[in-house]
Amino acid sequence: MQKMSIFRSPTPASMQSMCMPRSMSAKVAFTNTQVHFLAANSPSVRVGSGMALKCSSSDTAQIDSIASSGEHGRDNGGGIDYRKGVKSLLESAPHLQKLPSEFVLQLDQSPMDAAGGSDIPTIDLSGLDGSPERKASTIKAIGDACEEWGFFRVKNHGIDDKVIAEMLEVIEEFFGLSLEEKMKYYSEDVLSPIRYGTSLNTPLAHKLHWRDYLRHYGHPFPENIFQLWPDNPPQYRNVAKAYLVEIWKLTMKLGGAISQSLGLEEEYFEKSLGEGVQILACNYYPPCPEPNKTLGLAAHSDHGGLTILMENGVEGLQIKHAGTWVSVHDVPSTFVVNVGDYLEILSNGKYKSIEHRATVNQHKTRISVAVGHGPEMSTIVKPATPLAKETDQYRAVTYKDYVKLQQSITSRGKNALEKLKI
Ligand SMILES: O=C(O)CCC(=O)C(=O)O
Ligand SMILES: [Fe+2]
Repeated sequence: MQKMSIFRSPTPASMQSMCMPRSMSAKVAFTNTQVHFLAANSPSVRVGSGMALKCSSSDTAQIDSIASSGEHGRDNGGGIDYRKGVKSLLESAPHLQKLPSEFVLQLDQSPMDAAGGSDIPTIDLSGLDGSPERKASTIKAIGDACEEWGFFRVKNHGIDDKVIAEMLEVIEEFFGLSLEEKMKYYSEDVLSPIRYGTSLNTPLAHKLHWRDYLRHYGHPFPENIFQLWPDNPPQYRNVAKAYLVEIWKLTMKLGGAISQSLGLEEEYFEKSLGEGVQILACNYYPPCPEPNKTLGLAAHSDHGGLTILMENGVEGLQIKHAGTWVSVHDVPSTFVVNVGDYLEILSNGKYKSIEHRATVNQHKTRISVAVGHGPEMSTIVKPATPLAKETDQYRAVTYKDYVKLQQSITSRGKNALEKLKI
């Protein structure tokens, strides 16, 4: 099997300055006190003491260019640099009552007005190990959920509560570290094997979102990958690996059921991935003074095939269903599963990747852990051969090019996928 080319060997320690993020790109210029990205047309937004990040991109109707606000790099009144990330902002302004204007978004529907009545289907996965009849009805239920909702919840999924609790614990500890410690993992490169940051994934300019994040790859765990992962807290690497291994197995089980629901052989989804790419996104959304005016994460669809999401018991996920935002309720010991763009294409449009967004709340810190699963980067993404028709709906593209397009597009929602439509 071909090794993925996206993993760079780690920079030797001797070449790293104490404050230099491991994978920071060559576009960055350092001075003693500040780091500026060398790009024209883009404002600099300071995200850490002595660090600045260039921003420029947007979300459908929700993200306005901050270039027009004229407030970049300025303190928020009383000497607060609120662009160090939201956790750090709250630490320096614990009694913040007004949302800084950089975070105020134009929203098509207030995060507080989501429909709470309807809910995504819950599937009992023990059915996949039951009698042939039970297995068949579970597969049908999964297929129906993919078609009607693009989102469902799974219970009896086989992953121990302890594995989940430990994962949440190390993530909480990681975000509790000093900003300097976390900034070791800062990167602008959307394909970087590890990235710590704030707001959206893109380094391009956008209205700020109320989120800090840590993202890195998991399966197939190439050599050297662990030394790129945080070594603080010390148990992070072992706990995250145990979690990602279990999530990969669960995803392949779901992929088997989904393949069969499409009339494909059980292994179709798994084989289509080659070695596969697993991306962990840990999202940290601290309490927000005016949660009705902003989001933790803008409306988007995921670029992979299946995403497996869990949270720390604090609700915040909303999905677009039948044209309106619907809140997804927190149910202990379950995972939320969603169809991503890769599976939409593989199913030739039968299953749709669904736009979703993360809201924030006034009193509690929300942590969510989303793990995406896509094919190895060189894979040509196209409908499954048995489902392909002469009137295929999607242009073939490598997964790597698709990820780059999706992450760098200046408007989110499902705009990247729209660009592939024939
Ligand atoms: O925080 C959430 O509920 C959503 C996270 C998400 O959609 C993502 O990380 O892609
Ligand atoms: Fe997502």
